[in-house]
Amino acid sequence: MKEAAPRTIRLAEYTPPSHLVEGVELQFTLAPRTTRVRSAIRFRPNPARPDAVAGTADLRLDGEALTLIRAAIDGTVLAAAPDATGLTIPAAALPAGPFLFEAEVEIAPETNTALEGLYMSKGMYCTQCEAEGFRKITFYPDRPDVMAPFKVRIESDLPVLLSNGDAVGQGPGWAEWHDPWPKPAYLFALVAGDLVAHSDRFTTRSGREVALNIWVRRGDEDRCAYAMDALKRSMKWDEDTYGREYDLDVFNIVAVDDFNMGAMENKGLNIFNSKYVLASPETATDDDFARIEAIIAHEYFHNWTGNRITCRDWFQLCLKEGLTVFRDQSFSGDMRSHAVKRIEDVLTLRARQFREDAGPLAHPVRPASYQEINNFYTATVYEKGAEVIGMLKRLVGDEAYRRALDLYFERHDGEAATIEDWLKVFEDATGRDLTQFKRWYTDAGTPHLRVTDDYRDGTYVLHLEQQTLPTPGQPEKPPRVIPVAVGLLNPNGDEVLPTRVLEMTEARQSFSFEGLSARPVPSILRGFSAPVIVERETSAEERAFLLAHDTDPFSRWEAGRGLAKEVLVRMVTEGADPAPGFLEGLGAILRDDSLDPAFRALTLRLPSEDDMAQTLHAAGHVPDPTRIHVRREALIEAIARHLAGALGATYSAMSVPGPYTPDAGAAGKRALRGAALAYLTRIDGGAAAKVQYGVADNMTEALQALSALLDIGQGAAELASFEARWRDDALVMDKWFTLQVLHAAPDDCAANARALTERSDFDWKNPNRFRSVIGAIAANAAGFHHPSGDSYRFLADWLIRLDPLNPQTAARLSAAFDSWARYDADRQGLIRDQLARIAATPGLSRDLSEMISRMRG
Ligand code: 0A1
Ligand code: ZN
Repeated sequence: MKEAAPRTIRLAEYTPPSHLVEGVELQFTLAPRTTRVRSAIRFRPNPARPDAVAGTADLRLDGEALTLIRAAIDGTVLAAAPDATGLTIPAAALPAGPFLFEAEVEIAPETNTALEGLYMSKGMYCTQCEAEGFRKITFYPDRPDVMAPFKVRIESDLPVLLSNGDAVGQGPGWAEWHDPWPKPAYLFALVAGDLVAHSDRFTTRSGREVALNIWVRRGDEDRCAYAMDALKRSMKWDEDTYGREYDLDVFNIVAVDDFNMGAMENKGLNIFNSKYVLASPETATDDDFARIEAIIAHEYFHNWTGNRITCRDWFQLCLKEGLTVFRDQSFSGDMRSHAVKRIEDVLTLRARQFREDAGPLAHPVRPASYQEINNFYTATVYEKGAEVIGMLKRLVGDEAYRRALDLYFERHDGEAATIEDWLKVFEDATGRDLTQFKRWYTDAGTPHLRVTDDYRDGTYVLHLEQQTLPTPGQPEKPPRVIPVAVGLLNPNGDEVLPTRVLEMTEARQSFSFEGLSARPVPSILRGFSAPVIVERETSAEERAFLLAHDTDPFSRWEAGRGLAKEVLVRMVTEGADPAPGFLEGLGAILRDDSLDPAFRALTLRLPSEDDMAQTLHAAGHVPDPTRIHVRREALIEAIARHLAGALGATYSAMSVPGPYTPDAGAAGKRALRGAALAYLTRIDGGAAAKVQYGVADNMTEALQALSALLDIGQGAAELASFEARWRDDALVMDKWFTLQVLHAAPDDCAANARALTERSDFDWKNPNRFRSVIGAIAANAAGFHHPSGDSYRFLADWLIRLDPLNPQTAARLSAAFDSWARYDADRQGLIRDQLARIAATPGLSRDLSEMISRMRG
């Protein structure tokens, strides 16, 4: 049998829907194998479609894996039979003008392992409809530009029955919900279960009383307080910062154990992976708390940027995601430290998005085509999408940004909008022409910014040159607008030019600074003002100078980062010893008590092995992951020996007295203390880490100690006691699984991972547990790229096994193979063999086959 040719959806082929929906009524009678869904949908011809108005357009409804019991139009039963992807009702069978479509279908949530549509998780019913899951619930025009108010009736014996909007009635065995705000089907949600609520209230600034509930399984109620606090702060922040108020009387959040992604912004009923809701000091780390705060905010902020204003089609995904990430990043910066948050965000961007942009999966922030939209929930759409908004804000200024956003909400509320609409709002609010700026949305690839300079007679000139390498399907890369924030420092360390944004628009451009008394030291791309790669030949002395004196905290950190990379590159390629200047510079930061401990912790963190592979490859070397690992370990040990005294002093000084609190101040101290511990463990045989593990009363300190021990090949006793204490707590045990793979020595990595998958508690159908091992192996660079190819095979085996059950998660994890072209011929061959093996698997999902074929090129 011939495989069907993969469908390709193109932005250029967008056509408005033939019919619009005026209202939907849904009735669910829940049963694990035989859930009945009755729908009543009021359609009318779309005035923007003359063929529909003229009565010549068919009505196409999406529908997958549905058993159709009955369908009718205006009460007349339809003969039409569905095909594999939906139901077509011929124009001839449609009344002129508005009509009522009714259907009754049956679905089986219990056997839904893809976790898309209506599915079950530990006895509870829940839904995931973004991007195209609603079509697995009933027949519907499942596209975001069809928006309608929903009425939902749920019938079930389970005690808690939830849907979008406000509850309008309930009794034993049933509940009715009404969501008055028109929404696309991807924002529909339903939950039914034996749940308990952690409840609170919020009064909006115009006086609306909102009931807040976080619904969890019995026993988890005492782990909701932090998420609730984050929710209230998010609600307040959106009022204060964007003038956006909540618009229903209730806001529900539900924690689910089986979930493919982080969380979902369904209108009035956010559904979360329980990992991003549940937290207590004993079970969650400081990073977990920070992530919970960010994701709670992210989903809440979607209420305006995503729900009230949604996307016209899935190509516009960055319209809601880039903006909402930008908003949650600003929120976290306001709650914590902007400098630290910016550095962390840049670290993530470079690790995930720059990597994506440099390989076969590179795509524009707004892609022009796809086979499976689920494959485009990427670092490019999300994180680079947020960077693009940051640039826009920098270019127009804070005040104009706020005016443009006000106009955006005013103009597009209740609509499904496009990137063109978004840019037009900025053009109208500021008078700026954003034609060139739009390339950030349409062109893939990370621009390289080459910087040279000269100085003569008091005038300093910066010469900038931009170049973007070709990406799949885009050989030509015209210049983009790049806001380059620069400052100039005097040789004595004083700032002679405070931050100024240079607006680069040409391929090559020079900027002059006059009236200087000496050649300045430039601080370039302050605050990481654009997602570009700066290339500048500079001396170690100059980097050390900026590390010591730059007034911009990001650039200061970046100088240290540059030094560390330079040192590591020389250690790897030339077998050099670590430069003493670097060790001194690090020591100075470590000892500088005027600096935020969280900032110092970030400066002490060395570039990851994958970052070094990326860096070496970009510099024209063929990275050897084994050698990178060995040399980086040597650098860690050299730092530990050189700074032993200061590290010991920091370790003592940063101890946080009293009970654990998750605030940024205490977390920053713990981060610095943990960084010191990781170094000290290299020279004290694990003594301090063992003590810390023994006395830790919180997960942050316990995991720091355990990781440090595993890194030196110890920790067996601690792993056993950890397991004994937490064996019944899945979220905590996920950490235990991950640790043993992530911190395995390269030779042990695949074997450890394999042994873990043989345990009876390796519940591989649960995405969190699957990722805890299979995702972790890809994150252990030297282990994953072991010359035996063992880890490659291991990953491929598991992707092939998971794909028929959960294509979305299999496809996401397959991206681990995207860096194959960096490596030597042997490793390339080994990876390509696995890609070929996956590609040859019969019945591969659309999700995974698209990913594999893009990676194979
Ligand atoms: N919109 C959600 C992310 C999300 C996307 C897809 C999902 O299933 C395919 C689930 C969640 C967000 O940005 O948080
Ligand atoms: Zn989002």
